[in-house]
Amino acid sequence: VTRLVLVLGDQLSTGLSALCSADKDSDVVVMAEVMEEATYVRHHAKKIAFIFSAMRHFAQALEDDGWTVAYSRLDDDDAHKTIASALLGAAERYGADKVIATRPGEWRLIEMLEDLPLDAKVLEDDRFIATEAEFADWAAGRKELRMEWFYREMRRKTGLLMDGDDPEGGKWNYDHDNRKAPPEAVDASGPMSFTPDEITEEVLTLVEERFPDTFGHLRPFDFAVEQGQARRALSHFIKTALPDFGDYQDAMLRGERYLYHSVLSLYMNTGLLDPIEVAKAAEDAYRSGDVPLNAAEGFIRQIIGWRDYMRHLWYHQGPGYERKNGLNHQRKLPEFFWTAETDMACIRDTVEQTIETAYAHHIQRLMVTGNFFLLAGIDPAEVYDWYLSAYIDAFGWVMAGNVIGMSQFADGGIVASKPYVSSANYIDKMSDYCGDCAYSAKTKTGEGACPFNLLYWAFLDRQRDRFKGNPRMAQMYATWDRMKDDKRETILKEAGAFLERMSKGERV
Ligand code: FAD
Ligand code: DLZ
Repeated sequence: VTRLVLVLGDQLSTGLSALCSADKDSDVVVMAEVMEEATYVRHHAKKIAFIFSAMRHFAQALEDDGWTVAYSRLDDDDAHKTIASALLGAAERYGADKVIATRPGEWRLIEMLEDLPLDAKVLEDDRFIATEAEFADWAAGRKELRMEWFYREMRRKTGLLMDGDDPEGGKWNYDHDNRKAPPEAVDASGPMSFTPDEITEEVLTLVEERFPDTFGHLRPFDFAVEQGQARRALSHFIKTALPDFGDYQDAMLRGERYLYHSVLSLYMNTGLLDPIEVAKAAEDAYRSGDVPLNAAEGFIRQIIGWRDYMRHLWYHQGPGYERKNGLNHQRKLPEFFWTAETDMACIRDTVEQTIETAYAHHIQRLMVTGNFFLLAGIDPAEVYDWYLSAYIDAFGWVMAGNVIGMSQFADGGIVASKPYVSSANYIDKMSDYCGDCAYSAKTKTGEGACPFNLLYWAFLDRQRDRFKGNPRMAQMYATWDRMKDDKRETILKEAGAFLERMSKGERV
């Protein structure tokens, strides 16, 4: 009896659990480009094109390997609008009533499979380091789910950077070596570029025609779209950028959009690269003396630590986590996050880069845009939808912990022990944005004062009841409380006026 094997646009791995438990000779793989997935947020044009092109390449590879693939294209005359409709259509065509699926990375699709009038067997997505059961065991009975402890378990489990039972070099974490200010010059050339082939060109034309008003620039498009290319992009990163990844992980430079970052998240998140393969490549480079320990450890921690932790936290927390609003922030997302039309140079540059490339690195996401959203009290649901639209690597499972937890503290402190907020000082130290800004990072109030300086104190003041007992914030509150009354009043008044102008749509 024929069964259907669902492969979603971010499940493009030959080792996918659904494929591994299916029978190539009798089962049919279902893949579908559908409007619902392409429009449930205003996805970046590059993201739609990347997913469609990678799906088409993967379907081709499966067919070459002997699978039957029922592939529904967005421009087919009888195109399906939803994944459910594609499954039901294939069930009728092939006389199938069973579906094998790998757990989708968003609750709405998990729920769709539960509601489907077919017998759907949903398998764990085992493309992560820990299993769901291991994470649940680890989390059981813990008051705080801190990533660092999870990460150490994953080092032990994988044996990566281990020296017997001890961490390589004697320490688990070399983060204190990884916060250098921006370098004078960057000697890495950025991620590897790929010329679009015929399949990708066809998809680019489709996206131009069908999604003329979606967010972001479609061209130039130079991403890898299949596993072989993604592996070349990985080798290129290990050789050209990983040695300096650690030192300058937190730095931001105008005109240097990638610095020493890997730009590999999109490939891991869609299945073109296996995270263990990526982490092992970094370890090999360290063992052969090409990469210092702080760089290899820092990079491996992001993958087997942060990335895996975010996946499991999302599943462990269950549906509803992504709509938490623990700080009760209600302000609407300002229009300049779609247009980059703002006088704040750091936000303008980060949003411009996002529009053009669908990429920003971690500190831009956390300490520029995320910091601003949090300080300004933007509704976290709108913030979540913005990140999900804006970045090529964004899927529900990875957004939840990063946006709702780490960046917006909307989960009440499950991911972060204190909110990631800073005044202009941090951005000035870690970037070259402030030198070319209409506002002054050094000015605290009055003409030209950087909005981050005003909003920082206004946030602490507004959320005093929530954070006053947090020992990690005691010094911030002590500084605020030491200020003269009239200075505090001026800051709060100017912060309020700024937010009012911003919410009216005036240029800020
Ligand atoms: P590198 O700096 O080269 O890091 C190496 C790899 O580590 C990444 O490719 C990624 O797979 C992994 N990684 C690092 N940090 C994290 C993290 N916090 N969570 C998960 N994986 C991590 N990451 C996404 O993959 N998709 C997202 O939609 C996403 N949204 C984010 C939103 C916010 C507000 C914040 C603060 C972080 C977000 N991240 C997201 C995490 C991180 O910013 C990106 O993984 C990283 O910037 C991707 O670029 P890169 O591949 O060059 O990463
Ligand atoms: C992001 C995306 C887009 C733009 N389009 C499709 C699609 O047409 N078909 C598909 O199977 N998947 C697509 N995806 C990825 C899904 O949205 C993704 O599987 C879920 O968000 C779960 O992570």
